[in-house]
Amino acid sequence: MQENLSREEIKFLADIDDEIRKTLKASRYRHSVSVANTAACLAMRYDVPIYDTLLAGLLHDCAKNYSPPELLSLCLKKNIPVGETERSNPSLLHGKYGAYIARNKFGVENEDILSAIRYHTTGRPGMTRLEKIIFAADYMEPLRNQAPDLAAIRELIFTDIDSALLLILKGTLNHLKNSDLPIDEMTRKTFDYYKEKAIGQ
Ligand code: DGI
Ligand code: FE
Ligand code: FE
Repeated sequence: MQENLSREEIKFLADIDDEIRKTLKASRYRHSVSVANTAACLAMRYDVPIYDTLLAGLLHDCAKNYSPPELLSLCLKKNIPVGETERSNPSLLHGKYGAYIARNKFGVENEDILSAIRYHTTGRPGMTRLEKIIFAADYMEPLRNQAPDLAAIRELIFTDIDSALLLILKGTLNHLKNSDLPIDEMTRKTFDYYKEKAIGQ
């Protein structure tokens, strides 16, 4: 059963909304709100705290206003570990740095929320329900219209979230291959994990 949001939670969400509206460009702000609302619907379906999905959704791209070189130097300065693919493709770091901002600027302490922000681009093997919801909502929120299989994913996500994740990961890997972009080790591991899981069932 879902708890209603408290007045303090509603106020904090409104403050975060104001903050990201100021720092992100308009289309990125609208995407963030759309991820939050989509994630909240999935929270109702999968019995995850709605507040956590709203907060993680609003904040997941909070570092997206930094350029890739800025993200790289900020992560190095704050001793955030940077992998090989991230070094050559530092836009991948907006999740890790976003989690840093969420903790250090906005005071978010819930590790599940921080991890959902951190891994929202690549996913990770063994994601929690909240992590899965943010990863999926980022891909299928209503304003997205480019990726293949969106209609199937939007249907499947409410009945079989792991199969929907697999479709999302397949779509991401195909997109990366077609665009000749390096595949991050974590993206690959996440795909392998959810593929194995599907076969094992
Ligand atoms: O920040 P958003 O645009 O909302 O979405 P996102 O955080 O999922 O980032 C999307 C981009 O990240 C998209 O262009 C694909 C890319 N991406 C995801 N996994 C990998 C990746 N890019 C590389 N180079 N390697 C990956 O493994
Ligand atoms: Fe992102
Ligand atoms: Fe996003």
